[in-house]
Amino acid sequence: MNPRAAMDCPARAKRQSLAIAIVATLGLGACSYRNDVIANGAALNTPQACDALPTTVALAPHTRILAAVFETTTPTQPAHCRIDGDIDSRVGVDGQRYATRFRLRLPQAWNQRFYMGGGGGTNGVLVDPVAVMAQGFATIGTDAGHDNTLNSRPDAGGTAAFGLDPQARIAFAYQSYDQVTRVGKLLTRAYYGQAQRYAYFQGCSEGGREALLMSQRYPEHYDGIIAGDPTLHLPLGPLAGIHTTQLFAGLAKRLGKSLPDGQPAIGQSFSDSDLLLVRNAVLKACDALDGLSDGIVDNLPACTAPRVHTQLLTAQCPGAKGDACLTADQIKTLETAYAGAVDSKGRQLYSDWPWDPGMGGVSATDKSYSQSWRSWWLGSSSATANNAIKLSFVSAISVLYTSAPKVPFASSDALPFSLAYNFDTDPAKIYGSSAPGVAPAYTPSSASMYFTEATDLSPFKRRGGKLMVYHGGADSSVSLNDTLRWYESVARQMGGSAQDFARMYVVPGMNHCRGGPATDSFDMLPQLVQWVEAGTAPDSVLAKASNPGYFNVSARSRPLCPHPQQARYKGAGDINDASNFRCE
Ligand SMILES: [Ca+2]
Repeated sequence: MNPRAAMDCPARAKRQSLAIAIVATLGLGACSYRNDVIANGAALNTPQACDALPTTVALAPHTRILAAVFETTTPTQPAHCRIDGDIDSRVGVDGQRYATRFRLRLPQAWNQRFYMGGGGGTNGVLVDPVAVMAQGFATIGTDAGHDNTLNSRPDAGGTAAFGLDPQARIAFAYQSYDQVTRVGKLLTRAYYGQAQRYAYFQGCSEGGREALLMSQRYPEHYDGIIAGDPTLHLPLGPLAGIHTTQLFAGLAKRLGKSLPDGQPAIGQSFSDSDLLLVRNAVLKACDALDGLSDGIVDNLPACTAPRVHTQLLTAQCPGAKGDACLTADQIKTLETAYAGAVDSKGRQLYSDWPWDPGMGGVSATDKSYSQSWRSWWLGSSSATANNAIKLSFVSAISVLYTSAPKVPFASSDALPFSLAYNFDTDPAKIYGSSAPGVAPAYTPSSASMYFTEATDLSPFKRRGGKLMVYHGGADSSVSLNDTLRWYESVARQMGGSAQDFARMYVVPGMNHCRGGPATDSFDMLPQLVQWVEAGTAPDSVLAKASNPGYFNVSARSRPLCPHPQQARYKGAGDINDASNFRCE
């Protein structure tokens, strides 16, 4: 049997008694099924049925269809019924109007699968995975209960301002994804006259957290889930950023680097050539540990801090700072940052970070800059204002991730707030609720709402669910090590191994969801479908470099391997060709 056909067509055994005709193929060779007419003589899956949906479907209370429009075929999208709606439209305690918006797209040539795409950052943007719909999936996305174009407030943390409304916090944390899944499945069933055969969820970053949430809190919803670079301890990402900002701002001061406004020039605490020195030290320490010196460190667990330290010392300036060496202060500060956020007694507040060589060598002019270690932790070395991405998430700590929220908070407050943050006393506000009897109540705590770290995935496994997790080695937003520790806890909890239903793939060199000197371009969805519907487990995932010319990874392909396996060169053939590697 053609394995492609098995992958793309829903299993015959699961077909219902409805007359089903294969009418067309679309996109990547996907089989598409359509039911034009079924019981009661009602025409379904037609422009007329799309227009009529608002009057023919009984929705849950406080759920509205705002538009049902049949969109005809264009070069970028197939013919489909688009439904826009919202849930729980209301005025929050802060006087702002909130609603959980959703957009559902129902293609005429439906492959009988339902798909939800995850969000990013603190959401507030309507997720709309059109490209997946074009492959035949019924797709849905949400803004998670607030709208950045309506609810942002410059004096209250910008897009984090919805943190002033306790209910909006809950919608963003977990409630909206459950509600939107339910209404999406209901409308899908009404439109096609049958339920989806399989349901999938995919997301990266905050969307990766939502993906894990579905496997942990709502295991009944999805058969297959892909979680990329998940923010599984969401509030601790900004906390980790405050930790590194304090360190690098201090370093910049000691190096005498300041901006015209007097602020420490964080972006200048390491020059581009300094970071290249760090990258080269890491490569010297760890590149060959996987048996091949190729600019990629596959054996990250063996790339320990002491091993890297030895090589960093060889790059230390014997005297004055020059372009070809690092100061002892730079090395020590960097190592302190990589060890992770701690309080004054050395208690770990957030994970350490792996020594992946992807942290080095990207300048502000590189096309991969926006997803680079420098852009997240330091910011540009030539900017006239501090612009590390980490600074842009600080407002969320003040307004969204602590109880009770602290306002006013303007964007210019990010650096002073970070420098004044007390790691002995302030983190407790993430783990605590606001005082009882004081209105409004900000409960439960951010930690209990946003942490997505459950390790007992039995309900998801029992329903036949399959989970694929991936994470970049050089992710400078969320530490790979944090996700690896969680995954290994899952494996222990599930009897020593989770390979039969949950696999995790490390992407060496990749930054947050993409970018970096890495094979960062891959699509796990076809293999997840194959795993869920045909039982074929994904033993490796083909990945390609999306940054041609970036160091020595141009035009390179590699297998991504299920942890704890790693990619190993077979010893012969082109090192840029994935077929010359195996997982072991
Ligand atoms: Ca290597």
